[in-house]
Amino acid sequence: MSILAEISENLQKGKAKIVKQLVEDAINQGISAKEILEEGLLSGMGIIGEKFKNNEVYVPEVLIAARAMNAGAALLKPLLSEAGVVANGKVCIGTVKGDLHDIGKNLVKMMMEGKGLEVIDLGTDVPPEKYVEAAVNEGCTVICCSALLTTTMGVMKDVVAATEAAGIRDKVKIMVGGAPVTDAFCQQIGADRYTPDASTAAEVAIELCKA
Ligand code: B1M
Repeated sequence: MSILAEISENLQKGKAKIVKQLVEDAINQGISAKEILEEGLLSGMGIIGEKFKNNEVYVPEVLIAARAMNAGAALLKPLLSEAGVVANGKVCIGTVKGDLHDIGKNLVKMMMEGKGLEVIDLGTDVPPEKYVEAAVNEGCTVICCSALLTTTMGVMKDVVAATEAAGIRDKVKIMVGGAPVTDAFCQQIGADRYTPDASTAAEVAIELCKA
């Protein structure tokens, strides 16, 4: 079995220590951080997601797999970062109110920091007012909202409305993403940009900060 398949297998079993060790070994073997992330960690998380959907595994198994995912991803963070990049702007990011999924949000944050952006992490279960507060108090050019549930993605519309109510809509750009979110949804709610993955999100955030 290849080391990337081993990472995926052990992540599915929630073996955080082994995943950490295997990620370290893969790095030492010269495998790129992108490959380790996509073909090892994200591949394992994808399989767990399918099993979760089919009721073959339940919340506790998914949680320990998520812990293993985070342990492995933490080692990749410095490698995904571009050494010596200067800060290009300030953004805030959070998973919307009612939603506790943070693996994707953390990846987006990691990629943005890697490209030199300053990222204020608001965490999960973030109400619309908190995004506005961060944008005003911290001077963020971009508000980034992540949602993984069809039942919570609607909160993104409330975030757009909250920026309008606070009179800052023309001063900030709003980016949205997460598995159920689409470009059509982004346009429908009046947000500025949808991106499907973490690295595109980082590129677009830089573009918006420069504009
Ligand atoms: Co949840 N869960 N979960 N879960 N969970 C999903 C999302 C689900 C699709 C599983 C399924 O049924 N197939 C389903 C949602 C169904 C739906 O809404 N249509 C679901 C459900 C139903 C639930 C609960 C309701 C289950 C329950 O309790 N009965 C519950 C809700 C809790 C809550 O939030 N209030 C719940 C709980 C959990 C756990 C706590 C157990 C755990 C979360 C742990 C954690 O995050 N710390 C969990 C997990 C792990 C998942 C799955 C298995 C994996 C999600 C994940 O992390 N993927 C997921 C099934 C799946 O996706 N296959 C599932 C990996 C991650 C890297 O991808 O987050 O999509 P993702 O991020 C991507 C892109 O979307 C993008 O970049 C990332 C990578 O490039 N992206 C952005 C993300 N945010 C972005 C923002 C951007 C741009 C791009 O710009 C701002």
